[in-house]
Amino acid sequence: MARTPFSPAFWRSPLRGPRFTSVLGVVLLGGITVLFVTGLVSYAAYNPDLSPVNDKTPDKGILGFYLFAWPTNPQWLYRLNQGVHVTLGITLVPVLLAKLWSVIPKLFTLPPARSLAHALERISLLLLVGGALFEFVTGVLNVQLDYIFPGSFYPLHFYGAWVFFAAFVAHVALKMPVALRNLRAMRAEKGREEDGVGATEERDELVSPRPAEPTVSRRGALGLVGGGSLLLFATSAGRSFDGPLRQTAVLTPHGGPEPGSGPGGFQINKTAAYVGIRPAETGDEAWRLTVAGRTGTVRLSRADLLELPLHSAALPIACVEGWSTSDQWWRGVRLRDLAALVGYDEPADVFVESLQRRGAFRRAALRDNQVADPRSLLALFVNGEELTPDHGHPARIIVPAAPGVLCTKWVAGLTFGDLP
Ligand SMILES: Nc1nc2c(c(=O)[nH]1)N[C@H]1C(S)=C(S)[C@@H](COP(=O)(O)O)O[C@H]1N2
Ligand SMILES: [Mo]
Repeated sequence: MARTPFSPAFWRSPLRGPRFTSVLGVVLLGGITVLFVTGLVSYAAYNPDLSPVNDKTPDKGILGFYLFAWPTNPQWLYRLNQGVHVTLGITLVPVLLAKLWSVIPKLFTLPPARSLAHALERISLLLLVGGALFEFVTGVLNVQLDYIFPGSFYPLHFYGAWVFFAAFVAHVALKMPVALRNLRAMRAEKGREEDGVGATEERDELVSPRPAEPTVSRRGALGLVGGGSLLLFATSAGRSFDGPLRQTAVLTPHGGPEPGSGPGGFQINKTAAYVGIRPAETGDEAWRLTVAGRTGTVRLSRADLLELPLHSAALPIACVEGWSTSDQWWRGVRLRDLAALVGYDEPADVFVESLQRRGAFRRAALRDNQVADPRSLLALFVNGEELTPDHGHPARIIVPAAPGVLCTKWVAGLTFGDLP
């Protein structure tokens, strides 16, 4: 008789069983919970309630219930959060794949539904598996190919996370007792016998009724998964650091060597040439900064800005894609001083526009608490020299603890006021 995947005997790996699945499940329980929390925090860091530009999910409704004005302290807050979110996500890929592999036979269980409860459980599993694949795939694509779907990554990854996490919570509630029982049984048996794959497992639909000869022990297989995770971690974590550590991040963009040497020789997301900024528009004769507010509009040349009080702040660039730089020394005009120029002595929000005409991230909005922080600058210098063209010459925004995406480069206009 030809066996099809719908026949339990088709699945012959002696590794499959509730124990192998339980170990991986418990790792994912911890890991995915951290991914969900750091993901929500990352979303809050974007200040998505700020219209007109930051709000990529205007219909979020109660899913935005936890949103708060993103703080400016500690200055490494976003750097840490996003480094953990992205590096952990990459590290968990082998665990997720092994977990899915371990339960594949369940996909083919017949009949499709034995009862209403069983049907509901299977539908929730569809959301669980589909949601997990969707979140990991969109996340990894975003990290690796910087915004294959610009603009739409936010809503996709955000709504996907809620669907996935709802199914995840239901799944954990259903499976937790079984998983813990399996882990306890494994611990109790340790030392009493060899790592007999499947040998002492209770009857379970995951256990093959016709197991093939083992080629690797359960412990060996878990070691392989863990080794894969370790390898991914070791080749991606470094891009949250400078110097030799960054060079270890061979797997991900913005790892490897710095893009140059000297004061501007730290990571660049998009170069001036890439986004179409021409040197002619940024020169001293052509470039003017437009600052608008309560008392009208002023236009400032770079020379005018240099007449204003200049201040320094040591702040990192931390990208939503997970890479970051250590603190760089920025020097420029405080955003709150520019607000005061146009009639805002009290805190005000600001809408920032770049010279850039096409592509994402040429506009951003900042909350009044970000404008008020004395370290929030319209930077003209970095590490003691004029900004390089690729870091946003003649002027860029830098704000403590804010995601890099809000630190607009090649700034052309600032509009202070109350943004909705
Ligand atoms: N005008 C403009 N500003 C921009 C961007 C951009 O594409 N255009 N990219 C943003 C993103 S996503 C990041 S992470 C930082 C990177 O700054 P850096 O290239 O100086 O490291 O710039 C931000 N500012
Ligand atoms: Mo970024």
